[in-house]
Amino acid sequence: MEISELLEGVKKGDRRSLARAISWVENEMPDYEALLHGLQFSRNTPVIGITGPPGAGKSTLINALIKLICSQTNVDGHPNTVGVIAIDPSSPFTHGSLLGDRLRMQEHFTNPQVFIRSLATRGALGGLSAKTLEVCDVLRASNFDFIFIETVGVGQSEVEIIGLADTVVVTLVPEAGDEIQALKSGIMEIGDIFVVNKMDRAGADLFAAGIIKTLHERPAHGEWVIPVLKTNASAYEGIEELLQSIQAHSKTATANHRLSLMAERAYRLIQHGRMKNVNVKDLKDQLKSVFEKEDFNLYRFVKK
Ligand SMILES: Nc1nc2c(ncn2[C@@H]2O[C@H](COP(=O)(O)OP(=O)(O)O)[C@@H](O)[C@H]2O)c(=O)[nH]1
Ligand SMILES: [Mg+2]
Repeated sequence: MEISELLEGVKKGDRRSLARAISWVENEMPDYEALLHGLQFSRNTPVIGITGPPGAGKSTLINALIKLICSQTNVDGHPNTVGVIAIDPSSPFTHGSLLGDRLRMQEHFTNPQVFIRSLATRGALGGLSAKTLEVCDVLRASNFDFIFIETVGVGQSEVEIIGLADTVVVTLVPEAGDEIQALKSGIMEIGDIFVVNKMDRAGADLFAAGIIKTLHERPAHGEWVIPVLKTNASAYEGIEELLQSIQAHSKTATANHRLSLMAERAYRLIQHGRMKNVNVKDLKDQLKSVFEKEDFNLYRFVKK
């Protein structure tokens, strides 16, 4: 297939073209860069990152949001469409979450208004955000009204979501230890909206109050007052309020904020591009014959 044809399909939201374009990008097929260079971003599609610990209910929440969003129409009076990227860090910690995500969002797999794609990260840390960014941009060049990215907020990935998403929704559950874990992981710094999911559990109010208190102790970022919402994603409770908050946050995005995001994205892509052919194993091979020499100098080696 010609790239121009593929790009045209992506633009129109054609499923097969989208799937194909994403595979090209994901597997770095020949010409995938030409594909990326041909993307056009005529719409300003909001990209919403849903992050939080495994099992917090992120997929269930996205499922509920999809249902609500698809029941509404967009500015042109057409039924809304949604693109979803679910990222599965293939670590033992979250093993099997891909399958879980598929199950949770299964009802939407045949819905023509919804396009869902899972990305396995194959343990590549730095590469995750670059690849996700590229795949997300394929969706942004299409005609979706909303794009969701599900990421597990543990370790480094929660920081990586910042440059990716326009709005970051941090999802937590009222569980002893979760709050402390959240505070430690740096996840509190990145949320534009906080969701206490599984509000049907005991302690949800207290947990939410704790988060509000913690947020108040932080210096405010601009005008936006970070909402702390309670949801029961499996029962579709609190979903309308969440969508309203997401839309309200999208509207607050200033040109300056968008500029910062773009700079963050550019930085990631450059970093990823530069590191592409560098790995420890090759370095070890190259070092093998020289590192014990008397005149060996690590800095000259690195420069070379
Ligand atoms: N009781 C209760 N269970 C929920 C709620 N939301 C999700 N769950 C359940 O929590 C489990 C993990 O949900 P999932 O969406 O896969 O979490 P993820 O790993 O964050 O994507 C599933 O069994 C869901 O059915 C909720 O609001 N209340
Ligand atoms: Mg999930």
